[in-house]
Amino acid sequence: MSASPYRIDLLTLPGSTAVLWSRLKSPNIPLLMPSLFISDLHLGHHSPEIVSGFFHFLRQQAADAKRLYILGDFFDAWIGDDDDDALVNEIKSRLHEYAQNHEVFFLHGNRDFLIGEKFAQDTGLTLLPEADLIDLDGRKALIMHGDTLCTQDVEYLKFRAMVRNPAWQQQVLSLPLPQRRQMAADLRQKSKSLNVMKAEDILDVSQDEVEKIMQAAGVDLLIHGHTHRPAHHSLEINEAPAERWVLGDWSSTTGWYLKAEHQKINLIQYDLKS
Ligand SMILES: [Mn+2]
Repeated sequence: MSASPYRIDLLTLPGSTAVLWSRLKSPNIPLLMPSLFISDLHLGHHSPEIVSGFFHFLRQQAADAKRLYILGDFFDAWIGDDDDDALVNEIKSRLHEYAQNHEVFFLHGNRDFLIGEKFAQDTGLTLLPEADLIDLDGRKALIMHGDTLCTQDVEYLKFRAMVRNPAWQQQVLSLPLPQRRQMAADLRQKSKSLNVMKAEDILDVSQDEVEKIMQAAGVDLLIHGHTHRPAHHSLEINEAPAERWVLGDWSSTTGWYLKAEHQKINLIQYDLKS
C-alpha cells in the first residue's frame, strides 16, 4: 500500500506538519486512511460485468482503504457457506486476498442473510450484527442494510421473520446443495409478488423508523443501502442536525461507494471500467 495519495491532504489538515508526518510513519493511521462502504452489488452468474467490476474496485478504488464495509446484498442469493460454485469460490478468493492487507466487514442483506461464520473464515472478513455502531474518525455511525427501515412493507417483514428464524435456517441448510439451489430458483420465481425481490419496486424507508432507530442508537449519522435510492439526506434528531447516507446499487456499467475520511463523507458513483 502506498501512502503517497494522502500526502497532498496534509496541507488541508490542522496541526503541525511534524505531527502529521509522525502519524504517517506510525503503523496505525486511522485519520489518513479512508473507510469505504458498499452494498447491493447482487453478485451472481447473471452479472459478470459487476463481478469483474468488483474485482477491479478492490484493486483500484479500494486499494488504499483501511476498512471496507459491505452492507449486505453483496450476493444476489446465498444458499449456504458450503456452496462449491466456481464463481462463489473466485469471489471468496479475491476477498481473501484483499483481506490480507485490509479490514473487511460484512453485514447481511435480505438476499445473502445465510452467509455464516465459515464464509467469514474462508475470506478473512468479520461478520457484524444486523445493525452496528462504528467509529468514523471519532464520530459514531450506525450502519445497517436498510430493509428493516421499510416498515410499511408488512408482507416482506413477515417473510423476513420467517427466514431469519434460526430453526428455519438450520432446516434449510441441512438440505442437499442441489435442492437448495432449486429452492433459491423457485423462491425467486414465486416471490415476485414480494416487492423486495424486484429491485425497481423496493419501497423506501419509513422516516419515523429512521428517526426512532437513530434516537435509540444515539447517533447523528446513519449509513445504509437496500432501497436503491442513493442519496444524502439531512434530518433532525433530538433537535440537532443529523444525516442519512444511502448507498447505491451497482449496475453493469456503474459502481457506487461511500468514502469516509478526514471526517468528510462522500458518496461516489463511477464508471465500472475506470
Ligand atoms: Mn436489499
